[in-house]
Amino acid sequence: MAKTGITLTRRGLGAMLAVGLLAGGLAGCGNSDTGGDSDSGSSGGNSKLVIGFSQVGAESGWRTANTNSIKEAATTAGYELKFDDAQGKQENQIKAIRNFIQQKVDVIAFSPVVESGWDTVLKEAKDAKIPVILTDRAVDSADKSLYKTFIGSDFVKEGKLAGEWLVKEKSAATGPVNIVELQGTTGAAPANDRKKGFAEAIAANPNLKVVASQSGDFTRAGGKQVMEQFLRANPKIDVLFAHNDDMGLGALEAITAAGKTPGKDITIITVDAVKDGMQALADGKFNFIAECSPLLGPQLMDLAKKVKAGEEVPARVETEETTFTQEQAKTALPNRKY
Ligand code: GZL
Repeated sequence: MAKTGITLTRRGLGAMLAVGLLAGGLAGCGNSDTGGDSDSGSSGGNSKLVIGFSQVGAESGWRTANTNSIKEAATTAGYELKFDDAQGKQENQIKAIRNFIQQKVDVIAFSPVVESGWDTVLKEAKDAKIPVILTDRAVDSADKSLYKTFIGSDFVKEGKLAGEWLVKEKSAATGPVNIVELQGTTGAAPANDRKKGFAEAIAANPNLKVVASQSGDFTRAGGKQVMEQFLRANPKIDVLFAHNDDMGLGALEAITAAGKTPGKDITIITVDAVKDGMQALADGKFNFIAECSPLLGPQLMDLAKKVKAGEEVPARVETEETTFTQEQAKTALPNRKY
């Protein structure tokens, strides 16, 4: 996907937001006992900005942290958040978006569970003149006017970083290195893009071969179940690439039950860097994690205020992220926010 827009560090955006909210809050404090932002809202400036948010579900530690970030940021900003948990179903997200349109919210934001199938409902929001912000996951709509901006990570890059680390780690291998891959939710942008980035990176070393790849739906249970199948069907597994920590954590149970030592017999690479994943990395059960930050709440509130006010916003706001080795995880763990 062609990238336009800006890449801001979380710190940079945080500072920008702090100034914005302080200005908004001060201006708002005189007009509302809730400290709501006075230059927002659809009527008279005294009403709170109302955001309708449709969340994928609660499938992983990452998702929980993302939900907490959004709810806390809305409270801090003094905005009203209508929050809907779609339990992993696109039809529930479409229903929620239609409800938000009916309720005439000021801004609609959502994390699309899958990339396709959104044009109709996004056109309804556009016709109702309600701006839409994509958070976390992208959609494959050809019509970019259906949403104002996307805020989230570069998933292809996350897959690439994972693959590049493995190419270095296995550079001395003289024979085949068999990789199994736990994909995220079928059709989800992070699953499609992490798979793409990883495959492109490992092509640098012909010894590295993905011998099995299947969705574990980003959940621990899914990771465990599919890893059990991988272990039964593949006598020699050298590496597991899991599209998120939770599937990797589920796979640990299957690997141990099969009498193998995770992190040693099977090299494990994951994405996210949530606390439980970082603990597994520090304990030597994982070998490498590419970070994917769920802390999008403050940036989302800042963007919502801007799109409601009709201000220009970048087409894409990417959060800066890093990677962790086992040693780096030990250092980072005590300060991990999620
Ligand atoms: C990525 C996010 C993914 C996480 C998973 O931004 O959409 O969904 O990597 C989560 O943990 O379930």
